[in-house]
Amino acid sequence: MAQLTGTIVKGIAGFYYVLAGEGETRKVYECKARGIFRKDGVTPLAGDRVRMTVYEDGSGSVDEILPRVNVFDRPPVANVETMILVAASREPEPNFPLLDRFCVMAEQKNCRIAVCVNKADIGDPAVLQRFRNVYGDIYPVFIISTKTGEGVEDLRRFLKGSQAALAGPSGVGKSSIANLLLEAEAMETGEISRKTLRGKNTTRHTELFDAGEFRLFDTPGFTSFELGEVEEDQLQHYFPEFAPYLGKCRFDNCRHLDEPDCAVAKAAADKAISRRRYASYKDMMKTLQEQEKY
Ligand SMILES: Nc1nc2c(ncn2[C@@H]2O[C@H](COP(=O)(O)OP(=O)(O)O)[C@@H](O)[C@H]2O)c(=O)[nH]1
Ligand SMILES: [Mg+2]
Ligand SMILES: [Zn+2]
Repeated sequence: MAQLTGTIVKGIAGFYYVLAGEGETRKVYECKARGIFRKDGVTPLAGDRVRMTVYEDGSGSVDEILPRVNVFDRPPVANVETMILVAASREPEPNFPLLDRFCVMAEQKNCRIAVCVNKADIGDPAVLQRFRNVYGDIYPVFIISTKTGEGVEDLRRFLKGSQAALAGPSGVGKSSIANLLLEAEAMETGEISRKTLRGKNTTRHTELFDAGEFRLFDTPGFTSFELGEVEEDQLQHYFPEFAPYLGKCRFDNCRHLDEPDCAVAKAAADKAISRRRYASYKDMMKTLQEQEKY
């Protein structure tokens, strides 16, 4: 019997699969789900860090779920340390307001955030520059192409040591990016074969893939986001570039819409912050206030 700390990579039909160990001994253990978690009202999720016991026969059990960085309902995953927000330079056309909603979602969950603009190979340079202009001072921006491989190494370096997920609308290239990141790692380490991992199970469920240097959720979720769960007075904190101006408005409870002497509105008027982002903020705030009426 041995005690290990590991990470749940998936849960299927009463079993949890836990990745644990280092180097040569790194492997996935099949663990029977036990009743103790139901009692605590906590469901183990893909991404959970757990303490587990390995028995003589190689089977295991999950004993304890370690504290989470964050947890998502849809898709049901835990500990998304890094959220890569993916957009395309074209096909589909960039949707900045939508990207800003994804930013808010990820900020709310305390993820480390990066903006990844895919399809650089077909992108208008002016559009790529626009992404840099709007987001470059706020988040790391990776301009990449899964077709040419441009920028992918930088993204991989950024992911090192982290547990990450890709979010963004359908068609921007999330699956292509995941395949590229995981296949290259597999070739480098010779440890995992993406094909065999894939081949075992054709149904789509949430799974965490080990790329050696980092772990990546492969999930069809993270394609939309409901504002409903955001608190009105918290929204301002999910725009990191507002921080220098908060507390400097005339009113303490300023919502930064049309109030007089609003420091955030002034920063946008002065172009000290992006007007595009400020417009997104106002749209989201109005949506939240509308929701509250009903
Ligand atoms: N031109 C170009 N097309 C890409 C690139 N990456 C992905 N695609 C294409 O975009 C489409 C959607 O990609 P997919 O990975 O399924 O996007 P997802 O819906 O976000 O998972 C596919 O037809 C891909 O071949 C890229 O870097 N450049
Ligand atoms: Mg996909
Ligand atoms: Zn204000």
